[in-house]
Amino acid sequence: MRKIIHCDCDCFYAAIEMRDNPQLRGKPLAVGGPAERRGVVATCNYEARKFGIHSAMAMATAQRRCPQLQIVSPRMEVYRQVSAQVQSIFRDYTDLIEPLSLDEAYLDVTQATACQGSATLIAREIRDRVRSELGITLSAGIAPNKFLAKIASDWNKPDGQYVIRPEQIDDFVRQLPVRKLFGVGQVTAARLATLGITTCDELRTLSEQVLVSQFGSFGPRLYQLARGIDEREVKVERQRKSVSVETTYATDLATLQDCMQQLDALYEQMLRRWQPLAGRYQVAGCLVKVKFNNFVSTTVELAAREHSPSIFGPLLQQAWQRQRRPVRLIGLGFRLQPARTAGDQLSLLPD
Ligand code: DCP
Ligand code: MG
Repeated sequence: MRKIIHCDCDCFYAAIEMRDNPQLRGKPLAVGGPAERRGVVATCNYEARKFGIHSAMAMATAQRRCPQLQIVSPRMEVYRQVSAQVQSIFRDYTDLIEPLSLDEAYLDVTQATACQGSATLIAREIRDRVRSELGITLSAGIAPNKFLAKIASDWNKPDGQYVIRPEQIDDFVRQLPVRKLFGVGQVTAARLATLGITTCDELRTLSEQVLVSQFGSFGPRLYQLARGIDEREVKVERQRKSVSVETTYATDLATLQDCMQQLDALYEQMLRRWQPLAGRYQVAGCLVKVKFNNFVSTTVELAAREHSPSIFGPLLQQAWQRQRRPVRLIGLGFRLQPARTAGDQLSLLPD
């Protein structure tokens, strides 16, 4: 029997904004683009959710529902950094981590030795550390597979955890609406409803054969999920080949000199993006991309183990020489390869 933890930070972007600015706490807050520029809500805190505000809602609608709503713009670089910090806490317990987004991941702790191998205690310790070290809260679900762990992490959200033990699976799954099953969207749910089925208990009355005839290759999966079975492995993050940043300028950069002046700012941005990856990767090359005002793009690359702003200067010059005309966009990038540190999971994979 495996032990899977699904971790999901609570109102992630909003939690970070409240952490960094105490004045935002305790009152409805949305993170997103301003209403007057037709912005949408990326997320909102739990106070705002009481007004029916949610992710992807137009900011104008959100403000109508809650006139006292505080609104802040997203700071993606900060969220990325916190995400890397959360993941580095995870790595103290297992290497088998599958990130689903910046704030969400599956952990396989079947072989973990921390906390006497108790997944429940590991989840509690991760949550305590995320709170004390990073100043935000995280909810966790603990179960024998991914499907159940993910549902469980929602059960006591925010700032809670929920365990589904093997012997509880049957009772737990029976009462679930089919809509909660992984892969069941509106269409499948509606088709099941026409067959008189809204809960997993009801779904279990259909044979696998009937499910295949109704839902094709998804049939066997439905049959299994209705019984709490999910054999999917926790997949370790796929290897990254590069990391890059680019900026399209409001007005074209007329000369090579103008282009060179942008390098420091781009390099700074690049370092911020590189930083959370630096533990797992090493730089294998540097590249510069230039898009000219005639929309021709060109890229120059140099193998390099080290990086500094001075490497990018000559590359930018070389790229610019190819058209010698005003520039719309400049991008910088690192070619990456897995870090060669002992015990590093990724370094064991073939290149
Ligand atoms: N996000 C976004 N646009 C969306 C959904 C999410 O930009 N339509 C961003 C903002 C969230 C983050 O991704 O903070 C994580 O997404 P979640 O779905 O996990 O939502 P939250 O963490 O904000 O809230 P919850 O407490 O429900 O997990
Ligand atoms: Mg979340």
